[in-house]
Amino acid sequence: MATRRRAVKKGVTFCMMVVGASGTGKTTFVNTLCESAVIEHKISNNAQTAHVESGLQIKPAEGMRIGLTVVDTPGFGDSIDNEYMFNEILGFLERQYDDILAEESRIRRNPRFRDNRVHALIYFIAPTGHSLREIDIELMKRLSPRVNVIPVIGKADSLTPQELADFRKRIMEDIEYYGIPIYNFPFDPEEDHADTIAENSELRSLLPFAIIGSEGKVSVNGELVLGREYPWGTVEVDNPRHCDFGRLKSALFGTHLNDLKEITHDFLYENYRTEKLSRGMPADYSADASITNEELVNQSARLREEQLQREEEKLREIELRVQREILEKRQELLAKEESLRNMEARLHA
Ligand SMILES: Nc1nc2c(ncn2[C@@H]2O[C@H](COP(=O)(O)OP(=O)(O)OP(=O)(O)O)[C@@H](O)[C@H]2O)c(=O)[nH]1
Ligand SMILES: [Mg+2]
Repeated sequence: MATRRRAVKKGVTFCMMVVGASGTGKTTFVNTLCESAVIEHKISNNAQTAHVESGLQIKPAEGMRIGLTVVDTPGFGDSIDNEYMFNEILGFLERQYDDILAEESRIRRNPRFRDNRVHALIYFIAPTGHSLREIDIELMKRLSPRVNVIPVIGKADSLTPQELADFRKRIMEDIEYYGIPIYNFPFDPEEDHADTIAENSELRSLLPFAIIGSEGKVSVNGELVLGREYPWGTVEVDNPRHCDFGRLKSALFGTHLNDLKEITHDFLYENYRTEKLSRGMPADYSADASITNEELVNQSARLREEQLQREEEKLREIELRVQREILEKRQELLAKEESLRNMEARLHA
């Protein structure tokens, strides 16, 4: 009973990350989603805070029905070296897995442990209308083995419906061509319910979602709604005829929340764990899917020990060889001294 009450009190939690080129609307999207300024935009040029602003921002979003954590990343540019930022993002994702791995193998669990694994990474594509850029392909490719990547087109109000349709098609062709395993609202035509199949197929057809974000409200038929006002008209964030924001939001926080969490735990984390623990193991170890978590931990500990032993032996061998060499050299030296003395004696004789 106590555990059940605790589960209710804890509520549903969800962690989401936004990644993509600079100025594609990531921070605005997060704030639109939470309907409040959860994350501040880059504000100052203050040298003291500059290094803080260049890193990831992790924020719990208040006032939501679910316990939401958002990780905002600074957008990258076109030409500068982005390797550092790539590694920082991947490092963050993997660190959360490492934490779970460590927690799972503890004898006594830490009651204050926080699971910060990222369940969905919303990848922002700039609304260029061309096709995917190399940097987008590379980044999505590198991130998707570790996290559910959901591609979206940011600032979609800058494309006409036709441009959007063409752009979307080209992006999906690229994703397929490069074999990027994005989260594509998976379903099983044999096992799943017809409603699920229909719903998931529809969401899949919307990939990459067209996103419009706004932190301000506009008046539509006398009602204030989230939107953007232009000299020629108004776009509404939640209007499905204007963009897919509402559908993505209800998938993330409603219909697909559990699926995203399950895939994170059962598949992405599981793969990471197996990879990590079998690193350096003979291939047949990792191929055996029937081994349990505990066995894997034991195996990896044993292998580490064996490796340490081997290294120790090698060191001992080197030490012996060096000692032998020193001895030989000393004997050579003694022999030389001896012959020198003999020569001297002969000279003085
Ligand atoms: N037209 C349009 N402008 C948007 C939209 N979303 C955000 N913007 C504007 O685009 C600019 C950049 O938005 P941000 O949300 O700060 O972009 P970001 O991706 O967080 O940028 P970095 O933090 O630099 O990577 C701001 O001026 C926003 O007001 C949108 O959906 N449509
Ligand atoms: Mg931002």
